Amino acid sequence: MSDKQNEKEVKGGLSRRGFLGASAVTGAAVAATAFGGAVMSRETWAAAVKEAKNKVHVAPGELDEYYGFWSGGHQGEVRVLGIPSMRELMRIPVFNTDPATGWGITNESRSIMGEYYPNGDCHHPHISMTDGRYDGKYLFINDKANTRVARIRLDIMKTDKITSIPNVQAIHGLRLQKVPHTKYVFCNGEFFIPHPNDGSSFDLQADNSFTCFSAVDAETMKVAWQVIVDGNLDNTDADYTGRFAASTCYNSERALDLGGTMRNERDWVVVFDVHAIDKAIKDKKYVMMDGVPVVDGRKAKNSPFTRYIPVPKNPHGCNTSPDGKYFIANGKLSPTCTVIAIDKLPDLFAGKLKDERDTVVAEPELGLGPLHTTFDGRGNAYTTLFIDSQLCKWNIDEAIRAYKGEKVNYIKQKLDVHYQPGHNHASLTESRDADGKWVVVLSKFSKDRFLPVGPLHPENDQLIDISGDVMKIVHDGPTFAEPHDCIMCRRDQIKTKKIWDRKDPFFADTVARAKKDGVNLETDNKIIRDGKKVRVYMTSMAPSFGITDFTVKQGDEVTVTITNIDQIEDVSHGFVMVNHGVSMEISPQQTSSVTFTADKPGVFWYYCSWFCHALHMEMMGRMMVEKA
Ligand code: K7E
Ligand code: CUA
Ligand code: CA
Repeated sequence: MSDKQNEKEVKGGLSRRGFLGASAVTGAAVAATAFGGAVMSRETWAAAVKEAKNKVHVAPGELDEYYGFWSGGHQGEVRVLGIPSMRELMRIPVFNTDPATGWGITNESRSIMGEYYPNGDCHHPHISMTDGRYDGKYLFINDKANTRVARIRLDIMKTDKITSIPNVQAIHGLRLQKVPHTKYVFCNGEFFIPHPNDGSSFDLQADNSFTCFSAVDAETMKVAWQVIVDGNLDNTDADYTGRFAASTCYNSERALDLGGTMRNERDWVVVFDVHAIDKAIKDKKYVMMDGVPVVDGRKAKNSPFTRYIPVPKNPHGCNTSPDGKYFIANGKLSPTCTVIAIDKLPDLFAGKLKDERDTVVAEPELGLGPLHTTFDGRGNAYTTLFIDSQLCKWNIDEAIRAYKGEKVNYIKQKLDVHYQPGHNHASLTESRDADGKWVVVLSKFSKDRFLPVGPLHPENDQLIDISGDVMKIVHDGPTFAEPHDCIMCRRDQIKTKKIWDRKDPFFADTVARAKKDGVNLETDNKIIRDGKKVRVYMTSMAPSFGITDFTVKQGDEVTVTITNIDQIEDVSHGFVMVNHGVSMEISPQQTSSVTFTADKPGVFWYYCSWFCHALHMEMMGRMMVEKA
């Protein structure tokens, strides 16, 4: 955005291109009031913008301060960005197929992926924690499309486990236990289904129709337990004591149609008592469903595991403040956020409160379509307003005072964003270290911000400097299909390997197979025939493969296993078998393998697909397939 545009916006002008002009006026009016009616001078504003721009500029060769992990939406991947430059550093394939690395093609990736789907739908990336701080070990992400949860090892930035969640459909909200460490990955099943869902009943109002809240063990990636709930589950977050998690529900109506989901003035936040659930599991007070211990947390059953706190209306985001004091539910169809005091929850579960609403300490009115809230660690919250296309900065303590009846304006600023923001995310905001430097706003619409690229527009992720009193947009970043959410951590919180460790579990199965074949992967170039199965083992070192030709029979199942014995950082090789849909990455000290059928007679060239050497083009070989 130009400085001029930025400046006009803070002055309340109608500067935005496209529609939504009317709500911009309302928003700007509120912003002006929040500044006590005073508007910054043109010079002050220009100086502030210039300062922010200098800060955001990461010169060629300089490194970013933060890692950002972006959900790749229905592209099914995770993207790694540098912040504040917003440069894309890497893509990590998760639920998708990726020809560059061979994800979805190699034996190593296919064994992690399990049951194969060609797609995924990622929303919520979260970094594992120890004592409420990012520990840089894992990143977890959901797949709404095929009801799965994946784990990425951050030392190698590869997916290493994928778990299908039984008894539910569509994992949406996903968050991690923060304290004492990430033992559980909490996963919301969004849609309720009949149990068993085997075609014997389609009655979704029946008692045996429900969805569940799931806890996945972060180390084993097995489902530890599930809790049956009323309504449905949208987003979730955990507290800083380790005892509670909370999820929003937008369909308390149990409706099957749009109108029906909007009937109730209030839906709810379901609070889960993780300790009570753990105890029931330990005491064997559960039923087994599809191999998972399940407890009943429905309202009518007066469950010791859950409480249902009424909040207005079709709430969406659920966010824990980094001081550990509040769960905040974002109203979506209500212009409010609901602030729930976590220190009142033990009394709620102990039956000492008259009403679930007694846990609510504020319900600030922010604007139209509040979706998600993020925090600066200085007591301020930042809520995206989808319909208003704004980011609203407000003060939590002041909102609490206003709720008690005091006359205080808790809204600090409304900033126009472009356009229709969903998630927002401040640096380190999900941890005790929330540092209030940057907010990223992930806008769903880009409209006219970029060169037109046809009917499908990119999304627009905007970087906002929140280090001062005034929020400033410093960067637009077009993104593809569709990051719902992202997470940022300091660069010192991630420690990556520069080359592979030969003992890495990622390819341990392949190493074990080679051992059975009597092959030393680091030195041997060998072809093993086993009936119609042919196993080709070779090394690679720039610029050549250890085997430059081999012969098989038409119809043979061929497994090519390659070990890159280069020790030099960044010298990755690839292996592509022409006209066979075979492609994979072999990075320094890595072993990769791929299995395919040699179903066409003739000569087929294979080549290295990652540019590794001046003689990279010459890094090739041939497979001869004899007619059957
Ligand atoms: Cu899109 Cu977190 Cu799935 Cu909100 S969610 S925007
Ligand atoms: Cu090896 Cu290119
Ligand atoms: Ca509703």
